[in-house]
Amino acid sequence: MSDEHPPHGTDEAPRTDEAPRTDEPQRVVGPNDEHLPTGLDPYTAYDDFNLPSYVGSTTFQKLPLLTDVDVLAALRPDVAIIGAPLDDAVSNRPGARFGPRAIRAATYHSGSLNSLQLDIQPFEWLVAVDAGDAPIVPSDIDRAHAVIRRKVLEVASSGAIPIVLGGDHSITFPSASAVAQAVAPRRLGVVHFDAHADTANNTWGNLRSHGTPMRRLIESGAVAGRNFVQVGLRGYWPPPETLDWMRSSGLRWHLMTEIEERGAEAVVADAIAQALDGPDVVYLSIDIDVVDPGMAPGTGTPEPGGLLARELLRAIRQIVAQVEIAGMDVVEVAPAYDVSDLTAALAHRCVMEAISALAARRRDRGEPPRSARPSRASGISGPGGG
Ligand SMILES: [Mn+2]
Repeated sequence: MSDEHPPHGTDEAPRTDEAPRTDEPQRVVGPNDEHLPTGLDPYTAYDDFNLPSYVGSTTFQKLPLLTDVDVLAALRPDVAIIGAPLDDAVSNRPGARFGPRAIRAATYHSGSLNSLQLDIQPFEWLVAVDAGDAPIVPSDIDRAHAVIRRKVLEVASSGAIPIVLGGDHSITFPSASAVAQAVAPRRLGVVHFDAHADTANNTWGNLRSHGTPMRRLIESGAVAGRNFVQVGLRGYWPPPETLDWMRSSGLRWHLMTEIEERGAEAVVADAIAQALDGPDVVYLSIDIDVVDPGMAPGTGTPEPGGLLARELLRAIRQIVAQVEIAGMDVVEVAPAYDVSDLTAALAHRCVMEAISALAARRRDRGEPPRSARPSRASGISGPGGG
């Protein structure tokens, strides 16, 4: 750690042996604040952004909560986090409605973060906000999808890249549809990480199931089938007739077995080229179950034999560095099945990896930094690491 970010402990011995001196003014700085310049009031020394992650606001990384569409349009953030707490559309274990809150909370880092992977402090380069949740109520999937679509469209129309926290995977239909609408006439390709193809026509009669969003996106014309690329498929779904529909619609997919043989980086390079074979921008959809359940157990339909966590994070860096991302989602985190918040932490890092890669892309293209994170009136950064 740098001197600017003092560790929780210090090399100095605690001053417990010092006798109080009655000729000194009363100390207002406690033992945990010994690195503060003299005279700072501990009550106001750290703003919310720099307080520990478990203290204060519960937005993503304590970013400003900014839900008003007019304010969003005026600020034009680079990135806006959106929660889509819906799990009415699952085919198996429910619980992903609690995903957005768990992902927002799954960090021990606060303040201005430093990506060691990309050698950049992303919030020094990008204006990022938390746009709050789509106003979902339970037990009405049509309504939930309508409000998700409107919320994502508001954010995307402001110029921000929406990063949507699911929620079950059905949310990708309204979310990617809104992004396609916002970027038109530019066309959208999709790179979709998942154990499952999610291309059923219906699930027990439900056209808006979490098993159907990719077919809806292609049928509706939001994305061309040939620019819909799937990575990580494995296990026992979809059945042959669904694969036939995928072939006839031009979808391209990369099985987990191909990743085992060729390595993730080569496969992801192919996926990028296929998604951008025509379109200008990419929507990135990440079902956390693409990662092996041993590293991401907190999900509704776990499928053994998946990616390593580090392979997925590297893939996100690879994609964001090479393409223009127009939108992103991270879905199917179901905290009730999680172990020690591992899955929520991985989903959180997927988002941070994308934000950091967006910042690095700006730097590497020679564009100036742009930051509107909360001002640090005290000029003091909170301790990180741990
Ligand atoms: Mn899945």
